[in-house]
Amino acid sequence: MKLYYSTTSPYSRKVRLFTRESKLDSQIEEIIVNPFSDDKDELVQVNPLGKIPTLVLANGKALYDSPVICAYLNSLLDHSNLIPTTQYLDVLRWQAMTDGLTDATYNIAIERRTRPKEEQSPKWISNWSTEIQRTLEHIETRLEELDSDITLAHLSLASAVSYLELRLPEALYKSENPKVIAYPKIMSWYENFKTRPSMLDTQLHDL
Ligand SMILES: N[C@@H](CCC(=O)N[C@@H](CS)C(=O)NCC(=O)O)C(=O)O
Repeated sequence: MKLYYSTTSPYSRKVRLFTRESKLDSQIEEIIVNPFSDDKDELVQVNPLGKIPTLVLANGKALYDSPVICAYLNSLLDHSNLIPTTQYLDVLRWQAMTDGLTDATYNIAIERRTRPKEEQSPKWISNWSTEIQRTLEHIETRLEELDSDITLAHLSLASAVSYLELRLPEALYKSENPKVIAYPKIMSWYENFKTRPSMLDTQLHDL
């Protein structure tokens, strides 16, 4: 199998965490592609959206987006703890919530990086910022729902927080005092989680 990804893509990171935590990574060739460059013919041929992550199977069939890829990878496992049947909907809901956090972060990052200041929409930036804040507050009070056995919910949350750290670090601090962490439970969990080999092997970075 081939996985198209980039080193700044949080959705790709979630999939790469999944392959490592499930030990499927040895079956997957990872190929870096910049989805914003004109040089992505190989990707567009298999995914008309031209988005990453995209997983190409041995028979040439391509899978996207990241939840679909994770569901497929999970189906390859005899016994999966990453999407356990006993917590199936909860894990998928956590994935949807934390992917939504990433969507809002991604939208703000793209708006700020690709449009001149006078063309940016303060209204949309404010809407996405509120979504991020509300979701982080929600997670801060429900972190104990994630038990100690790692699932896709943990991988998805770690990817979302790492992307906030990369693109919108100020969202993780109190607006009235930017030196104080606004979500101490999330950040303490994340500081511990990010020492896992899978996290160290997939750190987000600009090339
Ligand atoms: N919901 C999708 C989002 C994928 C996505 O937006 N990926 C970004 C990179 S992080 C991308 O490929 N953007 C290129 C584009 O939108 O043209 C998923 O979970 O895989």
